Amino acid sequence: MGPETPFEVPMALARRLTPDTRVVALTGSGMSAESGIPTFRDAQTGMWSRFRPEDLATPEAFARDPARVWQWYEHRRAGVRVAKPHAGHQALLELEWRVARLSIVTQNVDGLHQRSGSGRVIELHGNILRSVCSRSGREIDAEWIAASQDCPPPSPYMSGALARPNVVWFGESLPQQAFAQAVEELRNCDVCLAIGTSALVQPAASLPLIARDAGALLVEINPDKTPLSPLAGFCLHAPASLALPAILRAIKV
Ligand code: BV8
Repeated sequence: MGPETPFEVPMALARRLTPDTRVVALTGSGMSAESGIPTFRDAQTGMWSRFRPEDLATPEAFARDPARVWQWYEHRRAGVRVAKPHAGHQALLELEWRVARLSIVTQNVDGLHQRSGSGRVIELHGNILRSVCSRSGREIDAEWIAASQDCPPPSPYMSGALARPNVVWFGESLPQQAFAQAVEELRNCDVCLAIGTSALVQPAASLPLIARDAGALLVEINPDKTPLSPLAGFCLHAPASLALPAILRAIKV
């Protein structure tokens, strides 16, 4: 498929997306890849190339070396701040106007769906641009963080506590309300789009199965195969920035 041939989706799929359809888009880091934010599978670069994300995104890593973990997040935040939504984000925004309900349940922490204007975004794993007190979990103002010379900044709330990124680390529970809302959306949707996720990280990876078991059509958008592929009614082996606009074009026909 050269750049000149636009990606086509089956009409059978387009017919399942009507003004009465309730849709959930479950997105992973592949949804942000074309905005320049590396996926978790992508090899880490530069000084971070010798670390695995799973070894840095944990409470143990932060307890052992808070400065190193904080620096990794500052490095990633810099990339997130300059990242721009792509045509796939725009297509999700337009899809929201063409179906009865579109909820985005994202594993991503970059806030790109909100920045692209999507109305209903559930962040399962938090948001990298926000910081909280390492002991109380209270949100810390960005101004406090920016004004601090320390790495990581101290918490303003409890002496001895530190600022930490407001993300869910491996071994930590997901925010209860967000997860419960996500399960509710998936139990009550007609179509679940699994976009840019390797479907390996739990419990997010089980969410598409909740939709499928409740009778929804599962559609996977991913250049690669994943454990979800055999369970999907349609597998669109294409990047999100091509597949999602192609779905919109097919609906409009
Ligand atoms: C919990 C925030 C328990 C942080 C993240 C065995 C051993 C040890 C632990 C476990 C285990 N089995 C299960 C666990 C638990 C663990 C887990 O699942 N581990 C995995 C590694 C096996 N899960 C947890 O720890 C969770 N918590 O279980 O708590 C508990 C229970 C009760 C009480 C107390 C505790 C917490 C998990 C959340 C971790 N935090 N992120 C940060 O960002 O720094 S996870 C992080 O990695 C992402 O958020 C995301 O969820 C995940 C990466 O997955 P993907 O998003 O899918 O990205 P990936 O790179 O894998 O894949 C990208 C895909 O996109 C690929 O398929 C690629 O083909 C595709 N793609 C590429 N380009 C494109 C594209 N697709 C479309 N278009 C493109 N252009």
